[in-house]
Amino acid sequence: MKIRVINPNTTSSMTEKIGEAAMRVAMPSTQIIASNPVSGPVSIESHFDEAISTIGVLEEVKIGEDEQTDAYIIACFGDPGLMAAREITRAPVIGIAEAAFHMASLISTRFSVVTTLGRTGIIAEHLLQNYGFSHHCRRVRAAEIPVLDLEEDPNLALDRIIEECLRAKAEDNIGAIVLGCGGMADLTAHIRQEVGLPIVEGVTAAVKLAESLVSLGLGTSKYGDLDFPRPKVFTGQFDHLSEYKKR
Ligand code: 5HY
Repeated sequence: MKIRVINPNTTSSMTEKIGEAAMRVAMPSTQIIASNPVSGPVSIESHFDEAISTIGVLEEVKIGEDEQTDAYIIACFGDPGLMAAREITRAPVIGIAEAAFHMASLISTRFSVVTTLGRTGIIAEHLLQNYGFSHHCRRVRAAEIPVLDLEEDPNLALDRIIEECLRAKAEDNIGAIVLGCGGMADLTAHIRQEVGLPIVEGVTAAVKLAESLVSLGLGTSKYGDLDFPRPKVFTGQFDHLSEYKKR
């Protein structure tokens, strides 16, 4: 099977890291294509960044549809464009936040999230509510590091994340921790070793969920609200969206 792992920000080094993390856990028969939009924010740290990144996510799904892609992963912890992406494909589309919450809920009754900047915590809180996991999550914490510090100052970033994970372990009465950024995909083993709690990371969780859905012959339902959008004209810079292929 072929899984397209989409990094919604445009930092190619993070895309590469995300792709490598996905390949490490994928089945030998699974082909991982890691990609990011050409246009968009270099990192996603606000509602504005996320809104702009959504167009790039949908463009990447459209590219994937021409390449017989079996599943898509949106590798940003805000799951930007998730429902819109599901509308334009029959394949499964999984957000890394949604995947991580599901996995964490299977191994613990309570977990906390450790993300990058505190200001994006509300996005994770909204997702927890929308996906029905609010009662599982004790707290959404932040290491207070800019997303690109994961690339530019990885050692300091790792120290800050571990410190916050240790605070969560000491204070939150939890059984697991969810890493709240696609850019943390390569840190799981190190954090697990330092913190001593099960660490759930969204990219790798999403890969295994995607493989399971495809193996079961399950994809995005076209009955109801996730059916293909009604064809219409898109004007201006989006006129190329007027044509999309239904599969
Ligand atoms: C992410 N931003 O996973 C989010 C992390 C965040 O560029 N990739 C980003 O803090 O929401």
